[in-house]
Amino acid sequence: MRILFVWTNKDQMGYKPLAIALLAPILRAHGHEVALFDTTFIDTGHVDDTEDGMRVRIFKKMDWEGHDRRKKKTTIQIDLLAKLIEFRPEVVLVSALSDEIQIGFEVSRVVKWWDSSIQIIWGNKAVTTEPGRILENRNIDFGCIGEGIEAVPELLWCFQDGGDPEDVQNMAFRRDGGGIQINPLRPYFQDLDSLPYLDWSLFDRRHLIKPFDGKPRVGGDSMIGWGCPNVCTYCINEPTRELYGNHAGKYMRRYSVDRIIKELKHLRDTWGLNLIIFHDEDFTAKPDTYLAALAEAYSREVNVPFAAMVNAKHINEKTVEYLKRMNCLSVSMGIETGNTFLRKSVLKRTETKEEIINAFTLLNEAGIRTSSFNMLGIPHETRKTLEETAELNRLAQPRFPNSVYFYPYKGTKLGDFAIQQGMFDPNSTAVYEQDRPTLTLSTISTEELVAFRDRFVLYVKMPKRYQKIIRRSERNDNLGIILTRKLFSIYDDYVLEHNGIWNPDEREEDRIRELCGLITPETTKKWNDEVKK
Ligand code: B12
Ligand code: SF4
Repeated sequence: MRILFVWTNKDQMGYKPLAIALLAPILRAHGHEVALFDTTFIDTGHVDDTEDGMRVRIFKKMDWEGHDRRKKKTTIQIDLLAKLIEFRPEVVLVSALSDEIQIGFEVSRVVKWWDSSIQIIWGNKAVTTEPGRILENRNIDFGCIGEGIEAVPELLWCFQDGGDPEDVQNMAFRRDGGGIQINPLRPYFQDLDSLPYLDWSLFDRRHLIKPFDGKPRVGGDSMIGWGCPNVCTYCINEPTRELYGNHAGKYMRRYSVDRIIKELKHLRDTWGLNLIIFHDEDFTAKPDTYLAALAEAYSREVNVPFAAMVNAKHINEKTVEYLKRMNCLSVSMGIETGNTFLRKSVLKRTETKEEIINAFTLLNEAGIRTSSFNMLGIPHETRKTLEETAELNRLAQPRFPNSVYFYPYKGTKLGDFAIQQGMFDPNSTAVYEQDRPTLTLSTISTEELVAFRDRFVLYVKMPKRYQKIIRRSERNDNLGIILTRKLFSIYDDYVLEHNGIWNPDEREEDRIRELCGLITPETTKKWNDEVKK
């Protein structure tokens, strides 16, 4: 059959989702012909995450010379019709996260309008967490709940051989008499070694380009293990485990070392990779013997610099040594919030402040570039808790602090709480955006939250004597704008140009004096005295 994948991406360039990179070769092996329609380069009105990251100085400005990152002046309708005419699919597979539902609906509408006989199957988190909402849309024929590795080929067999979709585990559809039928789920897929190698041949070559330290690298996306041992209240892992129940087999799964090393060598040689991003939710949450064998084999046989996400709980001298041996360039780790009540009771994160500080210290000392994840605007957030988050980052010293806004994903405990509490309208179609919060909090205004997040790196990385100036820059008046521009210029020179470490030169005293003078000339002297302390 001719199968068209649709990736409803709205704001991320430079990634190749594993789901499509796995399902495409699986379907090819079953004799199907596959193609991809990718919405990344169509302007759907969302701010690109790399551009926003540069704006708020999460990372260095990239020189995009020679790389066309512009969104095309076109629409989903025009480009999709061209693809439908060229490829003439019999089945369309839409892979949509919750934030991409509207894009996915539009794609499904256009496909059915063009040819109503095309079967449309949705998969990924949107339909897994909200099957009713998705399948109420009459353009969509099937939803795959949870994992699709085995369910998708089985449903396609049904289409070809007249089988009954009722027999296909994980599939959901509208019943003739009304209502939605969700078939039982099969256990978690265990045999990762039996999967084909990731296939990126369908993707636009621009998804291979990843900015790193202001320069483009040829980057791959991989996962060595699936699943996370934790159950944070804002994440998909807890509802997924609840959905599958206790008898679905092991949730934490991984490739054997031999198998993943072979695949990584293949990907390195096929695509000329000089960076790999491992998307494991906690790269170091693996048994010690496994990590030791992986470190040894990876350093000997693959040796491509890589970036990974870890949890402070699993960072110690030994794991840092493994990372170092594997040529790890960069590690990201969740801090999320500096307030202990919010972190432990609201988010249900398990790591302590001490563990966070210790983990960053060990990684920094090993010379691995560190960045922190922080989630701002969570329910109960106040100015004070935001400041505590900046303070914990100051103590932990991630080289590049990163911050995003909390978004209430349906099905997560904290998402549902935010909706019940009226912080977010359940009927709203507002999605996660890089540059603005979606919750309305009674504990802090949206303007203050945005002003704080826009200056988050300044609060974390600049010496304490700058705090009042940064605070003054939050006001949206002429002085605020001038101060912000000057503060970022200082930040660029003394932090971004020095690998995330504050490193002033002899001009710094004049520069801070100028800022103080701008605020109130009369208080310049007082400020200058303070500066000298
Ligand atoms: C890798 C990853 C990323 C990568 C790649 C994202 C991508 N588009 O693939 C990057 C770093 C880019 C990323 C970014 C973000 N991510 Co992310 N990410 C993940 C992560 C850790 C793993 C996903 C993965 O690849 N798993 C392995 C593959 C094989 O499994 P899978 O994707 O689930 O696919 C299986 C099934 O879902 C199904 N399936 C998938 N697609 C399809 C399609 C069809 C037609 C069918 C039938 C079946 C099917 O079959 C697959 C095989 O079994 C998940 C966490 C998780 N536990 O899933 C979060 C997750 C998907 N991310 C999430 C979020 C919120 C984000 C960001 C918004 C974060 C941010 N603040 O910027 C951005 C937005 C990204 C975007 N626009 O695409 C949320 C999504 C929540 C939701 N309800 O939608 C998750 C679930 C984490 C969480 N917080 O709960 N992410
Ligand atoms: S540690 Fe990260 S991936 Fe794991 S449950 Fe918590 S938020 Fe999700």
